[in-house]
Amino acid sequence: MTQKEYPETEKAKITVFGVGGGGCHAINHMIDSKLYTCDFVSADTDTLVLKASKAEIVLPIGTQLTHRLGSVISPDIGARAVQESQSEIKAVLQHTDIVVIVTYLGGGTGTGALPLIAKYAKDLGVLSIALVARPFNSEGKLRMETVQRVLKDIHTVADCTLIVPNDKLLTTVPKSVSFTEIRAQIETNLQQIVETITSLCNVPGLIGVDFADVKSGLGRSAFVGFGVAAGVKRAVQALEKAIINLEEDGPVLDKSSGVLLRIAGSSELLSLVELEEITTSLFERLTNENAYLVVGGYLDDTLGKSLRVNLIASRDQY
Ligand SMILES: Nc1nc2c(ncn2[C@@H]2O[C@H](COP(=O)(O)OP(=O)(O)OP(=O)(O)O)[C@@H](O)[C@H]2O)c(=O)[nH]1
Ligand SMILES: [Mg+2]
Repeated sequence: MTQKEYPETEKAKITVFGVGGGGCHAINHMIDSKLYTCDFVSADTDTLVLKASKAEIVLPIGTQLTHRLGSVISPDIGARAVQESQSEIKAVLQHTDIVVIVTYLGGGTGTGALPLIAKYAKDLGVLSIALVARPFNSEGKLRMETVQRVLKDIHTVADCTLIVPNDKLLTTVPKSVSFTEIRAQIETNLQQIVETITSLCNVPGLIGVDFADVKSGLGRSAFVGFGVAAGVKRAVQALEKAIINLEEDGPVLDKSSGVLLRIAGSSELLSLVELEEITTSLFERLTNENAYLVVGGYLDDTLGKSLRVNLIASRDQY
């Protein structure tokens, strides 16, 4: 199948903005996974992190305040670093339609910076998605309390907040899985979320969707689910797995105001019947009849015999 190339002007400009050590690390992973349909920016108070960055734009923030040595786990310093570097940050934001701000909450820089960056985006009329990893409970009560407080600020200013709870992973993997593997899984999840958003906006797939659809399908807070399956019933099974993953902490679909659905399979195997099956079956699960369902089907030969379903389900409240 040949796919139409859209003229540049029809594409939404998406910037994925990593902030803080974990956020910048996640951006490197996305670049390694060859996500091409967005621009990458890495910002931090820590020179060592920025030296390791693979992003095309690398922004040292708060250099006068922190002397490039990090924030010593103080969100207040993270926020002040952003204020010091606001003109550079705004210069990046004003050329974009959507910014996905990626942060691991729990440190100083990313946690303090994110609400302000989202505010600058809002002031510039840029759609802002806060994509955050929440720390493990074992990282301490104090850290968690700070994160909960900052999350309230993020919710009020970002157009959509997407939380990837690290602890959820711990309940689903065997005890023998190493810390490094868990970290890699978190990075893969973040990459899949960004890929879902960027491909629905910008990659011509088997079904025509665009930036306006994505905007309509996103609500104030969003939850994610992933499912992969192979075999004759792979379409329904991949969807079921994605829904189970989405609803591990409780029902989500029944309250959803919109769902972004990304379906991918190899060019040899992915069929229109499968797209229909998944879409119809998901639609039946949405009790809100006004829920906005955005479906994209994509060919990906790296998937072999597997079919992949990614779900981002939104609510209008948090
Ligand atoms: N999964 C994963 N978690 C990370 C990584 N780096 C940091 N974290 C976690 O993310 C949280 C925030 O840490 P950082 O991103 O380093 O914090 P920061 O925003 O740079 O803030 P400061 O270093 O305090 O200025 C902590 O809970 C870390 O355990 C990473 O590469 N992968
Ligand atoms: Mg740091």
